[in-house]
Amino acid sequence: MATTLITGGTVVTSTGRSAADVLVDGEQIVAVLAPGSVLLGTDLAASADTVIDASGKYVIPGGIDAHTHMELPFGGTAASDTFETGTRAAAWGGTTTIIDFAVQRYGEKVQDGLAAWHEKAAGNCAIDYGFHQIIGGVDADALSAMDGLIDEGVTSFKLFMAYPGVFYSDDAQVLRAMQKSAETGLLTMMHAENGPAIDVLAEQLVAQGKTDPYFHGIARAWQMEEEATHRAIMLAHLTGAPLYVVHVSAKQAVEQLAAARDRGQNVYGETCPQYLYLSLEEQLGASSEEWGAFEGSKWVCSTPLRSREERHQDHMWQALRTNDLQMVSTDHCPFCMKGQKELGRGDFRKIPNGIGGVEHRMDLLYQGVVDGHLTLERWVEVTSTTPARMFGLYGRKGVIAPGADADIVIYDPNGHTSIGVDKTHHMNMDYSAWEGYEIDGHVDTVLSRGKVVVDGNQYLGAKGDGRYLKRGLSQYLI
Ligand code: DUC
Ligand code: ZN
Ligand code: ZN
Repeated sequence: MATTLITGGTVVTSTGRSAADVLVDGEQIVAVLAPGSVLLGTDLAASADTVIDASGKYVIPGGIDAHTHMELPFGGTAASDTFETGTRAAAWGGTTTIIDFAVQRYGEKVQDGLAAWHEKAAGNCAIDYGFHQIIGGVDADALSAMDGLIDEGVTSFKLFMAYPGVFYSDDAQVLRAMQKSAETGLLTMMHAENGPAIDVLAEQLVAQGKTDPYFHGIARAWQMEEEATHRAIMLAHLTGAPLYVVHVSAKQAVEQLAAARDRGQNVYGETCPQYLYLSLEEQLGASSEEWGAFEGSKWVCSTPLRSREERHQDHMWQALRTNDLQMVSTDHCPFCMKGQKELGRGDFRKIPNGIGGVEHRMDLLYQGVVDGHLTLERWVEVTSTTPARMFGLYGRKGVIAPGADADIVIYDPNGHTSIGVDKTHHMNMDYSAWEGYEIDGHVDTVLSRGKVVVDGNQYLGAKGDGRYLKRGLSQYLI
């Protein structure tokens, strides 16, 4: 099999950094060596089929985005990235694994939902992929089908305390699903917002003529997130289910998670780049000639953007640093302005909820290193190593070590990335939620299972390179 030597770089893992060469044989890493090593009399640099010079650059495990929604039917339309376009964009940005959400709704069979997602993804992905299962209709059938998920390599499922009539589970359903989680070791993932109360507030706002995108965030107040997070934690405590709360954006929700962890409960949380950088005030101020105040719909997502005045963003960075939050995913759920977001002109309730960002997570979090929020090691940990451990991929993914898949990113701290729809953007969207962001670093080279898929400004990967990952149980179960 072809060998590749990545030489001269600084290998960064979640536990440290060192000058080292990385030897890849076929799809796997076979050695991490002192620079310029001679192995059994062989000069590796002279004998490798390919040598990649990573001098002055970081060599890190490929990013794992554990929360994406390619092709998700939602809000009267469907997320605009297919598995083909979304995973290619991910690769461009240094993400080499995604975990997407298969969907089951009321009246549908869990097995059919999972099969439909396999059909969408198989043969189309640029990088490796796994699935969580959305259980959007918790009934006797679904609960019994959940027993078979672990054998399928789907070891986590998501419930929604929001979106009545769409994905919503009431407390009785949450309780039953969590009992199943405690019994089987499936990790419960929770969208924690009080959906019924939000719907009342949203209806009242619209009745008062408050229909602009900004009011989406007003209806989805932080109290709605804190209350649901608390309720999820209590139900998890009662049942013994391991709990992972997705897209945490309110500092009060973080406080709930931190308090539960301090009491010894097995609960975790992720946040997303949008909750680290973007704010409700900026959404309120957004206006353009083309869209007027509807420009703000670009950042309509749930949970919503939070107030900068209330300092939620600072709190998210701090929580990542102190491990009150454990990782960063994107909740990549892109919709174009034309034909999709514009469905909600005149009524924010009809704006498809979601932001695209699968391409920019590694860069945006690296900027957090430059800005002093995170160490280099913590950057790797929250974007790759912890996602691998949390979702049963560690060893194969999330680490630079012998035996791991050669999913490797060579990141240039002296490079620069200008984010924008016309500049660096490969997602299937007609705008960028990150327009104008400047990153003091650059994804130079990306290897996916030993194959160079991104080399500078060239894409060398192909549709179908990515394989389905059967995941093991979370390493965070106790
Ligand atoms: N939130 C979003 O913004 N989009 C998809 C689903 C979700 O929970
Ligand atoms: Zn959600
Ligand atoms: Zn989501």
